[in-house]
Amino acid sequence: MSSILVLLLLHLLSFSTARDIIFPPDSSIQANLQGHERQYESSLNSQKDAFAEFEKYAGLTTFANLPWVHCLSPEEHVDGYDIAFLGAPFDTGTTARPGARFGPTGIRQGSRRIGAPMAWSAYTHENTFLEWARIVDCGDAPLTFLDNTVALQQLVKAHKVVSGRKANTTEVADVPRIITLGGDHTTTLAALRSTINHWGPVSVIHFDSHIDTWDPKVLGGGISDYAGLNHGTFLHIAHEEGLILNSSAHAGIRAPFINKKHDLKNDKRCGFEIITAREIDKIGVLGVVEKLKARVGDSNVYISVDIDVLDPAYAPATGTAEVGGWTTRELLSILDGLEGLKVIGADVVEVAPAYDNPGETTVLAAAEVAHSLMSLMVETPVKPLSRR
Ligand SMILES: [Mn+2]
Repeated sequence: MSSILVLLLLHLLSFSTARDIIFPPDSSIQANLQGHERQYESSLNSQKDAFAEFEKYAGLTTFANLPWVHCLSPEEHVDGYDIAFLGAPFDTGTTARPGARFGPTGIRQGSRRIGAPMAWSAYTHENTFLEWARIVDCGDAPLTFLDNTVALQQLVKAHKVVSGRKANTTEVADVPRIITLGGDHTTTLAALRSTINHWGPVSVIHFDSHIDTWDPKVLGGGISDYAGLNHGTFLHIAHEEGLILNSSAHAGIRAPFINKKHDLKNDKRCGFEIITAREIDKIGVLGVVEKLKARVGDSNVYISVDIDVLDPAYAPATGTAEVGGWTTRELLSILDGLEGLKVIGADVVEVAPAYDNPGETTVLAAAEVAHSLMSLMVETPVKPLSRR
Protein backbone atom coordinates (compact mmCIF):
# COMPACT_ATOMS: atom_id res chain seq x y z
CA MET A 1 0.00 0.00 0.00
CA SER A 2 1.45 3.31 -0.94
CA SER A 3 2.04 5.92 1.73
CA ILE A 4 -0.44 8.22 -0.03
CA LEU A 5 -3.21 5.67 0.41
CA VAL A 6 -2.33 5.21 4.08
CA LEU A 7 -2.48 8.96 4.58
CA LEU A 8 -5.83 9.12 2.83
CA LEU A 9 -7.21 6.32 5.00
CA LEU A 10 -6.01 8.07 8.18
CA HIS A 11 -7.56 11.27 6.99
CA LEU A 12 -10.90 9.57 6.38
CA LEU A 13 -10.81 7.94 9.82
CA SER A 14 -10.12 11.21 11.59
CA PHE A 15 -12.78 12.91 9.49
CA SER A 16 -15.40 10.33 10.49
CA THR A 17 -14.48 10.69 14.16
CA ALA A 18 -14.82 14.44 13.97
CA ARG A 19 -18.25 14.08 12.35
CA ASP A 20 -19.75 11.84 15.05
CA ILE A 21 -23.15 13.21 15.82
CA ILE A 22 -24.28 13.17 19.42
CA PHE A 23 -27.94 13.12 20.43
CA PRO A 24 -28.92 15.28 22.12
CA PRO A 25 -26.39 17.89 20.98
CA ASP A 26 -24.16 18.72 23.95
CA SER A 27 -24.28 22.45 23.32
CA SER A 28 -24.24 25.26 25.82
CA ILE A 29 -27.92 25.96 25.12
CA GLN A 30 -28.86 22.41 26.10
CA ALA A 31 -26.62 22.62 29.17
CA ASN A 32 -28.50 25.71 30.35
CA LEU A 33 -31.77 23.80 30.30
CA GLN A 34 -30.51 21.26 32.79
CA GLY A 35 -31.23 23.37 35.84
CA HIS A 36 -34.90 23.44 34.82
CA GLU A 37 -35.55 19.75 34.59
CA ARG A 38 -37.84 19.76 37.63
CA GLN A 39 -40.10 22.04 35.67
CA TYR A 40 -40.76 19.16 33.27
CA GLU A 41 -40.97 16.36 35.79
CA SER A 42 -44.69 16.50 36.37
CA SER A 43 -45.30 16.60 32.64
CA LEU A 44 -42.94 13.89 31.57
CA ASN A 45 -43.39 11.62 34.57
CA SER A 46 -39.90 10.46 33.76
CA GLN A 47 -37.74 8.13 35.78
CA LYS A 48 -34.82 9.06 33.51
CA ASP A 49 -35.49 5.95 31.48
CA ALA A 50 -35.51 6.95 27.84
CA PHE A 51 -37.74 4.03 26.88
CA ALA A 52 -40.33 4.78 29.51
CA GLU A 53 -40.61 8.41 28.52
CA PHE A 54 -43.40 9.81 26.45
CA GLU A 55 -42.72 9.39 22.75
CA LYS A 56 -45.21 10.85 20.32
CA TYR A 57 -44.42 8.67 17.34
CA ALA A 58 -43.76 5.41 19.13
CA GLY A 59 -45.96 2.46 19.98
CA LEU A 60 -49.40 1.87 18.48
CA THR A 61 -51.53 4.79 17.36
CA THR A 62 -54.16 5.78 19.91
CA PHE A 63 -55.98 9.10 20.03
CA ALA A 64 -53.47 11.73 21.22
CA ASN A 65 -51.11 8.96 22.35
CA LEU A 66 -53.45 8.16 25.24
CA PRO A 67 -53.24 4.76 26.93
CA TRP A 68 -55.33 2.01 25.34
CA VAL A 69 -57.74 0.20 27.61
CA HIS A 70 -59.74 -2.88 26.56
CA CYS A 71 -62.95 -1.22 27.73
CA LEU A 72 -65.06 -3.79 25.86
CA SER A 73 -63.40 -6.72 27.61
CA PRO A 74 -65.77 -9.31 29.10
CA GLU A 75 -63.66 -9.02 32.27
CA GLU A 76 -65.41 -7.24 35.10
CA HIS A 77 -62.38 -5.09 35.93
CA VAL A 78 -60.27 -3.12 33.51
CA ASP A 79 -58.02 -0.10 34.10
CA GLY A 80 -60.25 2.77 35.21
CA TYR A 81 -61.11 5.80 33.10
CA ASP A 82 -63.30 8.91 33.27
CA ILE A 83 -63.35 9.92 29.61
CA ALA A 84 -63.08 7.36 26.80
CA PHE A 85 -62.50 7.72 23.08
CA LEU A 86 -64.38 5.05 21.14
CA GLY A 87 -64.13 4.46 17.38
CA ALA A 88 -67.28 3.67 15.37
CA PRO A 89 -66.14 2.36 11.97
CA PHE A 90 -69.52 2.47 10.21
CA ASP A 91 -70.41 4.21 6.93
CA THR A 92 -73.27 2.29 5.33
CA GLY A 93 -75.81 4.91 6.40
CA THR A 94 -74.36 7.50 3.99
CA THR A 95 -76.25 8.99 1.07
CA ALA A 96 -73.21 10.42 -0.76
CA ARG A 97 -69.53 9.47 -0.69
CA PRO A 98 -68.75 6.54 1.65
CA GLY A 99 -65.46 6.10 3.52
CA ALA A 100 -66.15 7.27 7.08
CA ARG A 101 -65.59 3.71 8.34
CA PHE A 102 -61.92 4.70 8.21
CA GLY A 103 -62.63 7.88 10.17
CA PRO A 104 -61.50 6.59 13.60
CA THR A 105 -58.13 5.53 12.17
CA GLY A 106 -57.81 8.82 10.29
CA ILE A 107 -58.60 10.97 13.33
CA ARG A 108 -56.09 9.05 15.43
CA GLN A 109 -53.50 9.56 12.70
CA GLY A 110 -54.32 13.29 12.74
CA SER A 111 -53.84 13.34 16.52
CA ARG A 112 -50.33 11.88 16.60
CA ARG A 113 -48.68 15.19 17.38
CA ILE A 114 -50.97 15.80 20.36
CA GLY A 115 -49.71 14.40 23.64
CA ALA A 116 -50.55 14.85 27.30
CA PRO A 117 -47.17 16.12 28.52
CA MET A 118 -47.02 18.90 25.94
CA ALA A 119 -50.60 20.02 25.55
CA TRP A 120 -50.57 23.36 27.38
CA SER A 121 -53.09 25.60 25.63
CA ALA A 122 -51.70 28.79 24.14
CA TYR A 123 -55.05 30.44 24.96
CA THR A 124 -55.91 29.22 28.46
CA HIS A 125 -52.43 28.10 29.62
CA GLU A 126 -54.15 24.97 30.90
CA ASN A 127 -53.53 21.33 30.07
CA THR A 128 -56.77 19.37 30.28
CA PHE A 129 -54.95 16.05 29.90
CA LEU A 130 -53.26 16.59 33.28
CA GLU A 131 -56.23 17.51 35.46
CA TRP A 132 -58.51 15.18 37.42
CA ALA A 133 -59.73 12.91 34.61
CA ARG A 134 -58.10 9.69 33.44
CA ILE A 135 -58.58 9.72 29.69
CA VAL A 136 -58.11 6.63 27.51
CA ASP A 137 -58.68 5.26 24.03
CA CYS A 138 -60.89 2.15 23.96
CA GLY A 139 -60.14 1.37 20.31
CA ASP A 140 -63.00 0.69 17.90
CA ALA A 141 -66.31 -1.01 18.55
CA PRO A 142 -66.64 -4.28 16.63
CA LEU A 143 -69.33 -3.56 14.01
CA THR A 144 -70.48 -5.77 11.19
CA PHE A 145 -70.28 -4.07 7.80
CA LEU A 146 -73.03 -6.18 6.24
CA ASP A 147 -76.11 -5.31 8.30
CA ASN A 148 -76.81 -1.77 9.48
CA THR A 149 -79.39 -2.84 12.05
CA VAL A 150 -77.02 -5.28 13.70
CA ALA A 151 -74.07 -2.88 13.48
CA LEU A 152 -76.00 -0.13 15.27
CA GLN A 153 -77.16 -2.60 17.93
CA GLN A 154 -73.53 -3.57 18.43
CA LEU A 155 -72.60 0.10 18.77
CA VAL A 156 -75.33 0.74 21.36
CA LYS A 157 -74.04 -2.23 23.33
CA ALA A 158 -70.46 -0.94 23.09
CA HIS A 159 -71.58 2.45 24.44
CA LYS A 160 -73.45 0.78 27.29
CA VAL A 161 -70.46 -1.35 28.25
CA VAL A 162 -67.97 1.54 28.07
CA SER A 163 -70.20 3.97 30.01
CA GLY A 164 -71.41 1.20 32.34
CA ARG A 165 -68.11 0.81 34.14
CA LYS A 166 -67.39 2.74 37.33
CA ALA A 167 -65.50 5.94 36.73
CA ASN A 168 -61.84 6.10 37.77
CA THR A 169 -61.86 9.34 39.75
CA THR A 170 -64.94 8.75 41.85
CA GLU A 171 -64.50 11.92 43.92
CA VAL A 172 -65.34 13.85 40.75
CA ALA A 173 -67.26 11.58 38.37
CA ASP A 174 -69.48 8.51 38.61
CA VAL A 175 -70.14 7.64 34.98
CA PRO A 176 -67.41 7.61 32.31
CA ARG A 177 -68.22 9.88 29.36
CA ILE A 178 -67.56 8.87 25.77
CA ILE A 179 -66.26 10.80 22.77
CA THR A 180 -67.07 8.82 19.64
CA LEU A 181 -64.79 8.98 16.61
CA GLY A 182 -67.12 8.29 13.67
CA GLY A 183 -68.24 6.79 11.47
CA ASP A 184 -71.04 8.35 9.49
CA HIS A 185 -73.57 10.45 11.37
CA THR A 186 -75.96 7.52 11.94
CA THR A 187 -73.58 6.47 14.74
CA THR A 188 -74.79 9.40 16.89
CA LEU A 189 -78.16 7.66 17.29
CA ALA A 190 -76.43 4.69 18.92
CA ALA A 191 -74.68 7.05 21.37
CA LEU A 192 -77.98 8.77 22.27
CA ARG A 193 -79.67 5.40 22.78
CA SER A 194 -77.09 4.83 25.51
CA THR A 195 -76.75 8.31 27.08
CA ILE A 196 -80.51 8.30 27.92
CA ASN A 197 -79.82 5.65 30.58
CA HIS A 198 -77.39 7.74 32.63
CA TRP A 199 -78.29 11.29 31.74
CA GLY A 200 -81.91 11.32 30.56
CA PRO A 201 -82.96 13.25 27.45
CA VAL A 202 -80.29 15.75 26.40
CA SER A 203 -80.01 18.94 24.39
CA VAL A 204 -78.07 18.26 21.22
CA ILE A 205 -75.72 20.91 19.87
CA HIS A 206 -75.37 19.75 16.31
CA PHE A 207 -72.56 21.25 14.22
CA ASP A 208 -73.34 20.33 10.63
CA SER A 209 -74.01 21.82 7.21
CA HIS A 210 -77.17 19.64 7.02
CA ILE A 211 -80.11 19.54 9.41
CA ASP A 212 -80.17 15.70 9.73
CA THR A 213 -83.74 15.80 11.09
CA TRP A 214 -85.16 14.71 7.78
CA ASP A 215 -88.31 12.66 7.91
CA PRO A 216 -87.43 9.14 6.71
CA LYS A 217 -90.26 9.55 4.18
CA VAL A 218 -88.41 12.52 2.68
CA LEU A 219 -84.89 11.11 2.89
CA GLY A 220 -85.02 7.39 2.21
CA GLY A 221 -88.27 7.71 0.33
CA GLY A 222 -90.21 5.41 2.60
CA ILE A 223 -88.72 2.45 0.72
CA SER A 224 -88.31 0.49 3.95
CA ASP A 225 -87.75 1.06 7.66
CA TYR A 226 -84.20 -0.06 7.03
CA ALA A 227 -83.60 2.66 4.40
CA GLY A 228 -85.29 5.22 6.62
CA LEU A 229 -82.54 5.11 9.22
CA ASN A 230 -79.55 6.90 7.75
CA HIS A 231 -77.12 9.76 8.37
CA GLY A 232 -79.72 12.37 7.40
CA THR A 233 -82.63 11.11 9.52
CA PHE A 234 -81.06 10.01 12.80
CA LEU A 235 -82.03 13.21 14.67
CA HIS A 236 -85.66 12.79 13.58
CA ILE A 237 -85.57 9.26 14.95
CA ALA A 238 -83.79 10.39 18.14
CA HIS A 239 -86.67 12.84 18.69
CA GLU A 240 -89.30 10.16 17.98
CA GLU A 241 -87.63 7.92 20.54
CA GLY A 242 -87.66 10.68 23.19
CA LEU A 243 -83.88 10.77 23.48
CA ILE A 244 -83.44 14.51 23.00
CA LEU A 245 -84.87 17.72 24.44
CA ASN A 246 -86.68 20.52 22.62
CA SER A 247 -83.81 22.84 23.53
CA SER A 248 -81.46 21.54 20.83
CA ALA A 249 -79.66 23.57 18.18
CA HIS A 250 -78.00 23.24 14.79
CA ALA A 251 -74.93 25.34 14.03
CA GLY A 252 -73.38 25.96 10.62
CA ILE A 253 -76.38 24.96 8.49
CA ARG A 254 -76.15 25.78 4.76
CA ALA A 255 -77.18 22.72 2.72
CA PRO A 256 -80.45 23.07 0.81
CA PHE A 257 -83.66 21.61 2.21
CA ILE A 258 -85.37 18.81 0.34
CA ASN A 259 -88.93 19.92 1.05
CA LYS A 260 -89.30 23.68 1.64
CA LYS A 261 -92.20 23.62 4.11
CA HIS A 262 -92.11 20.21 5.68
CA ASP A 263 -88.37 20.10 6.49
CA LEU A 264 -88.34 23.31 8.55
CA LYS A 265 -91.60 22.55 10.32
CA ASN A 266 -90.41 19.07 11.13
CA ASP A 267 -87.03 20.37 12.27
CA LYS A 268 -88.69 22.68 14.79
CA ARG A 269 -90.95 19.86 15.94
CA CYS A 270 -87.83 17.76 16.57
CA GLY A 271 -86.63 20.47 19.00
CA PHE A 272 -84.09 22.41 16.97
CA GLU A 273 -83.24 26.05 16.42
CA ILE A 274 -81.05 26.86 13.40
CA ILE A 275 -77.89 28.97 13.30
CA THR A 276 -76.90 29.16 9.65
CA ALA A 277 -73.29 29.22 8.43
CA ARG A 278 -73.56 32.86 7.25
CA GLU A 279 -74.97 34.06 10.57
CA ILE A 280 -71.39 34.17 11.85
CA ASP A 281 -70.74 37.09 9.48
CA LYS A 282 -73.35 39.12 11.38
CA ILE A 283 -73.04 38.00 14.99
CA GLY A 284 -69.46 36.68 15.07
CA VAL A 285 -68.03 33.76 17.01
CA LEU A 286 -69.14 35.21 20.37
CA GLY A 287 -72.67 35.69 19.05
CA VAL A 288 -72.85 32.05 18.02
CA VAL A 289 -71.51 30.95 21.43
CA GLU A 290 -74.04 33.11 23.28
CA LYS A 291 -76.96 31.79 21.22
CA LEU A 292 -75.96 28.17 21.77
CA LYS A 293 -75.46 28.66 25.51
CA ALA A 294 -78.78 30.45 25.88
CA ARG A 295 -80.55 27.72 23.92
CA VAL A 296 -79.38 24.74 25.98
CA GLY A 297 -79.26 26.52 29.35
CA ASP A 298 -78.53 24.26 32.29
CA SER A 299 -79.56 21.02 30.57
CA ASN A 300 -77.26 18.08 29.87
CA VAL A 301 -75.72 18.51 26.44
CA TYR A 302 -74.53 16.14 23.74
CA ILE A 303 -72.26 17.83 21.19
CA SER A 304 -72.12 16.25 17.76
CA VAL A 305 -69.65 17.64 15.23
CA ASP A 306 -70.12 16.62 11.61
CA ILE A 307 -66.80 17.64 10.09
CA ASP A 308 -68.74 18.92 7.05
CA VAL A 309 -69.67 21.96 9.17
CA LEU A 310 -66.24 23.18 8.06
CA ASP A 311 -65.76 24.54 4.58
CA PRO A 312 -64.36 21.89 2.19
CA ALA A 313 -61.20 24.07 2.10
CA TYR A 314 -60.67 23.04 5.73
CA ALA A 315 -62.22 19.58 5.58
CA PRO A 316 -62.32 18.09 2.09
CA ALA A 317 -62.37 14.51 3.42
CA THR A 318 -66.05 14.06 4.14
CA GLY A 319 -68.99 12.33 2.55
CA THR A 320 -71.33 15.23 1.79
CA ALA A 321 -69.20 18.36 1.43
CA GLU A 322 -70.98 21.75 1.19
CA VAL A 323 -69.13 24.92 0.24
CA GLY A 324 -69.43 28.15 2.22
CA GLY A 325 -68.71 26.73 5.65
CA TRP A 326 -66.78 27.83 8.73
CA THR A 327 -63.03 27.85 9.14
CA THR A 328 -61.26 25.51 11.51
CA ARG A 329 -60.33 28.47 13.74
CA GLU A 330 -63.94 29.64 13.94
CA LEU A 331 -65.18 26.17 14.87
CA LEU A 332 -62.49 25.66 17.52
CA SER A 333 -63.19 29.11 19.01
CA ILE A 334 -66.91 28.33 19.19
CA LEU A 335 -66.30 24.93 20.79
CA ASP A 336 -63.88 26.31 23.37
CA GLY A 337 -66.38 29.11 24.03
CA LEU A 338 -68.90 26.50 25.21
CA GLU A 339 -66.89 25.95 28.42
CA GLY A 340 -69.20 25.49 31.36
CA LEU A 341 -71.89 23.49 29.55
CA LYS A 342 -72.72 20.09 31.00
CA VAL A 343 -71.35 17.97 28.17
CA ILE A 344 -72.26 14.33 28.82
CA GLY A 345 -71.23 12.92 25.45
CA ALA A 346 -69.78 14.05 22.16
CA ASP A 347 -68.60 12.92 18.76
CA VAL A 348 -66.70 13.88 15.62
CA VAL A 349 -68.21 12.17 12.60
CA GLU A 350 -68.23 11.96 8.80
CA VAL A 351 -64.44 12.00 8.45
CA ALA A 352 -63.65 9.98 5.31
CA PRO A 353 -59.83 10.01 5.06
CA ALA A 354 -59.70 8.68 1.48
CA TYR A 355 -60.63 12.17 0.24
CA ASP A 356 -58.06 13.97 2.37
CA ASN A 357 -54.93 15.57 0.93
CA PRO A 358 -51.26 14.79 1.64
CA GLY A 359 -51.26 17.55 4.28
CA GLU A 360 -53.99 15.66 6.19
CA THR A 361 -56.05 18.85 6.48
CA THR A 362 -59.26 17.12 7.55
CA VAL A 363 -57.90 14.62 10.04
CA LEU A 364 -55.77 17.30 11.74
CA ALA A 365 -58.89 19.45 12.13
CA ALA A 366 -60.99 16.51 13.38
CA ALA A 367 -58.33 15.59 15.95
CA GLU A 368 -58.24 19.12 17.34
CA VAL A 369 -62.05 19.22 17.45
CA ALA A 370 -62.01 16.00 19.51
CA HIS A 371 -59.36 17.55 21.79
CA SER A 372 -61.63 20.57 22.36
CA LEU A 373 -64.62 18.31 23.14
CA MET A 374 -62.47 16.41 25.63
CA SER A 375 -61.43 19.68 27.28
CA LEU A 376 -65.08 20.74 27.71
CA MET A 377 -65.73 17.46 29.54
CA VAL A 378 -62.71 17.89 31.82
CA GLU A 379 -63.60 21.50 32.62
CA THR A 380 -67.14 20.63 33.75
CA PRO A 381 -67.69 17.34 35.60
CA VAL A 382 -71.36 16.24 35.54
CA LYS A 383 -73.30 14.07 37.94
CA PRO A 384 -75.63 11.46 36.43
CA LEU A 385 -79.41 11.52 37.09
CA SER A 386 -79.20 8.86 39.79
CA ARG A 387 -76.91 11.08 41.91
CA ARG A 388 -78.83 14.34 41.75
MN1 LIG B 1 -74.45 15.13 9.47
